[in-house]
Amino acid sequence: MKAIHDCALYGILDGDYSHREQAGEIVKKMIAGGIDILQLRAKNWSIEEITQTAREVHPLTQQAGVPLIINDYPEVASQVGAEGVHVGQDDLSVKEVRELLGENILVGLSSHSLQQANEAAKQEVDYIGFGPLFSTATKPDYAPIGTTDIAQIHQDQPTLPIFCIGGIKKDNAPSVLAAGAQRLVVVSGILQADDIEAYTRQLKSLL
Ligand code: 3NM
Repeated sequence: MKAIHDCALYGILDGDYSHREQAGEIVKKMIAGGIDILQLRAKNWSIEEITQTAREVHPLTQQAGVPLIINDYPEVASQVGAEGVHVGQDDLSVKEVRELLGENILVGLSSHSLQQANEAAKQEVDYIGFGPLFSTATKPDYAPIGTTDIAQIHQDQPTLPIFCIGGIKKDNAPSVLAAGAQRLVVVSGILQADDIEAYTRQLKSLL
């Protein structure tokens, strides 16, 4: 299984862009294209649907050595044996997730400003998300923070994996990397691509 420090391209199977019946096919393409880590995020699916989909895709990610991260639901991660859980600022705390699932699970936390990212880093996290850099329909209610603080957060937290996120596409990814990003999360760019595998591979080649 890939270590979090070796993960640069973070894909998300997002329920708003993916039909549940196609989850396996989509994940296979993302893996073939080179994602290093995968999150299952489905704000509009029931917990049963999320659990079932996680059970379907986990053998695929496991075989590829790609950690599977479950958004929001530690109990699903635990039931399915997924490698991690991702929480937002308003969800269950990192401490609570650790109390439930212990030390041997990856825990990621979203952050939406330089200050919040530095606060997040003080918690028992394995990585943080940093964004949204650009405005995005995937997370519409959040003000974009731009790319200017990317260099600073990497300087402040040189050993913590920081995944930049929000409105990143193949075309603007080079500017995000030029601003100092080392790791990227791409959701709609990948899931709406005509050729998911090729799009993912092109992103990977930038990293
Ligand atoms: N979290 P896309 S931005 C799920 O800033 C998510 O914490 C964000 O999707 C954050 O690549 C975001 O389609 C949406 O813009 C990312």
